[in-house]
Amino acid sequence: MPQIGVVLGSDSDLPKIVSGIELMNKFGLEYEIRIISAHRTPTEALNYAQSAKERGLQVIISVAGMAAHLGGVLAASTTLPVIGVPIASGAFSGIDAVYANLQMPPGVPVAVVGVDNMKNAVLLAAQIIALSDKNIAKKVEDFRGQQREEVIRKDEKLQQDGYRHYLQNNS
Ligand code: RP5
Repeated sequence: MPQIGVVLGSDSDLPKIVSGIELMNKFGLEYEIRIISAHRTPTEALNYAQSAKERGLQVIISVAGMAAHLGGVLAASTTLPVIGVPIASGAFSGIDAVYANLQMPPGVPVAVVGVDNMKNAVLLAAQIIALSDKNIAKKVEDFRGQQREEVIRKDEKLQQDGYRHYLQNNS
């Protein structure tokens, strides 16, 4: 049974979330990926949100660009946490999707991550699931530890090499 429901507004959004899918695989998160449009398939969007909780989903990640109402439409019909990933597509390069996700009316929240930032959506979903799942909590802690070590290693190298050599060796 999936823990995370990833809902794409279009198959054209799929290439933008591949690294996030790989992160879910790395963490051992159970997920499903669906293409459901708030505008083109509104009935399916409503049905998905209304049945999500009883199907056992814990978090929904909504991925959409342009007039990205998907997160809001899903959030309106479920009390599961909904995380919106605004996608850069169309004339406004994602700022339209940011506003569409961000400016929900008080009472129906959508948590919004950065443009195309599926990685942060997955990490936030993992942190929510980690509240009641020790195995995922350990994965989140390990991830943070590895990230920290990587930055410290880079800083040590920069101190040793100086910026010119660092740039030559790492570009
Ligand atoms: C949104 O419109 C989708 O999420 C996508 O980002 C954008 C363009 O969709 P397509 O015309 O490529 O299907 O609803």
